[in-house]
Amino acid sequence: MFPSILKASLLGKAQKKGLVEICLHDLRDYATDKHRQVDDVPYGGGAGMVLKTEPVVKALEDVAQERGKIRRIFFTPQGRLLTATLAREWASYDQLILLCGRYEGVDERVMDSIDEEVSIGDYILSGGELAVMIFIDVVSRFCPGVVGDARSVEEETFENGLLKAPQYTRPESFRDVGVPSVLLSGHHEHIKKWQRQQSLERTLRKRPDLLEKAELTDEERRYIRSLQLNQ
Ligand code: 6GU
Repeated sequence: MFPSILKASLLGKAQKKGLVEICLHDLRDYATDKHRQVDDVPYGGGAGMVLKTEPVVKALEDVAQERGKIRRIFFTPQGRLLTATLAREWASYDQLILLCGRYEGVDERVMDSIDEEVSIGDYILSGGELAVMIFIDVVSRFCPGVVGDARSVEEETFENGLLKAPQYTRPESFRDVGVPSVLLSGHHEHIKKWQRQQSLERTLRKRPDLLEKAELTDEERRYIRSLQLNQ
């Protein structure tokens, strides 16, 4: 599942430039039986299979031996929710081990070898792989040099706790719908102010929950209140 995603676009370039290195390890390589089995039936009964302790712990130890001390993250719907703030923090680590959950669960004793559990949202994926790929994409964007223009990261939605202002490119008019004139004015201060107001307005309309945590000036709070009154 991984190569096509990892080769594509920004991540592909980041790896070519040596800014990010991603190594894949197959748990089956650490199985001890001839069928290279990594899962087994659950003690106590129940649906599905459980990922076995031995191959997982061996894999974690093997990678750690090769790489030195390394933070181990397990991907599970029970983990801490992935956010931009946490992604920035994880990007500051030199190395991470990302362990995909699979099947109906993982033997609980694996958790003794895990530093942190991460989830990407309140829904169930059929496997941790997609979550890990999303994690790699999100976290890589915070690694220096991966996003060519650092402003793209700084100005992005969620960076200041608000949604991003609407954006436009040519043509100036599409089926009689124009571009807001302030964006054509060349007046940077006016543009900045307009974008900030648009951010506030959009966030209020689409994600009001974000406003509770956003860092706002008194003037911005007054602006939001005036929007609420006009609703
Ligand atoms: Cl990390 N794994 C699975 N299987 N489902 C999820 C998830 C992870 N995050 C949200 N749903």
